[in-house]
Amino acid sequence: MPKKLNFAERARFAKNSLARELFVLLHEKKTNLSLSCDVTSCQEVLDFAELLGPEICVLKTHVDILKDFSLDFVKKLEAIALKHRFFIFEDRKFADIGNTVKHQYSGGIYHIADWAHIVNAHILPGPGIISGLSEVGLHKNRGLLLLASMSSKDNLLDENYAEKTLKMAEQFPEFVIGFIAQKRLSDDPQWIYMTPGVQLESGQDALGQQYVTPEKAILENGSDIIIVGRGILKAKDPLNEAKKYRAAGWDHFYQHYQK
Ligand code: S5P
Repeated sequence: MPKKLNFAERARFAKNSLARELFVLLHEKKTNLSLSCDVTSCQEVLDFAELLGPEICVLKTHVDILKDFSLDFVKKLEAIALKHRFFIFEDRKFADIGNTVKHQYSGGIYHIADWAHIVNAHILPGPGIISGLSEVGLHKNRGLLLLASMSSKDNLLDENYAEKTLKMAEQFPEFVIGFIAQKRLSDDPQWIYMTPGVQLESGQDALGQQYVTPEKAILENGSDIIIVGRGILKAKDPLNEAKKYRAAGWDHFYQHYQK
């Protein structure tokens, strides 16, 4: 395999400042593990963030599953993110017209744009969704990931859809930083690929979630960052498990990919 650019080299190609910072963080912290912190109380999120923060590059939240969300919680999470140096990604999966997503992103109860470095969106409504989110997020130094493909069984995001997602991203390189995807879509070094549906053993859950191994996600499918939820959260020793995923994602595979 020819030598690929490393993350530090790719930072030069990013047109979004947060993407540049993320590339630098990946390179310096030497972890391409993102924790999907899918728990239902703020204290659990904070505890996992404190425990696993040193191992991860990005902590992914679903704040609408928290039973006790507050802006005070957000302040605490931001402090932990600064201390352990990781970015916060709210997995909101926006999917509406530009005007509506602007409000969903900036206002409501969650004020997502005030604290989430990264959010994601489906491109089903067309480019207006990206314009709307960008009106809120761009001047706050935020970045957007587009869902190009999904991990769940029989989903409708086929290869043609993924191709269209890439084309739409290319229209907004100052705000779109990359993709939630199962596979790399192009060799353009500016795009960051994050892959959910990852566990140390491939398989699936009872509701159609499908898992690939870190090796497959990174080496075979060309992803940059693995997103792991229950594989870590449900382990007897989550810290030890996170270290295993970190090693699987970086030491074993990423460095090999560089050769
Ligand atoms: O295609 C996708 C996209 C996402 S963002 N498949 C996913 O599973 N996700 C999210 O990744 C999902 O919402 C969940 O938060 C996480 C996977 O969690 P796990 O427990 O299955 O690892």
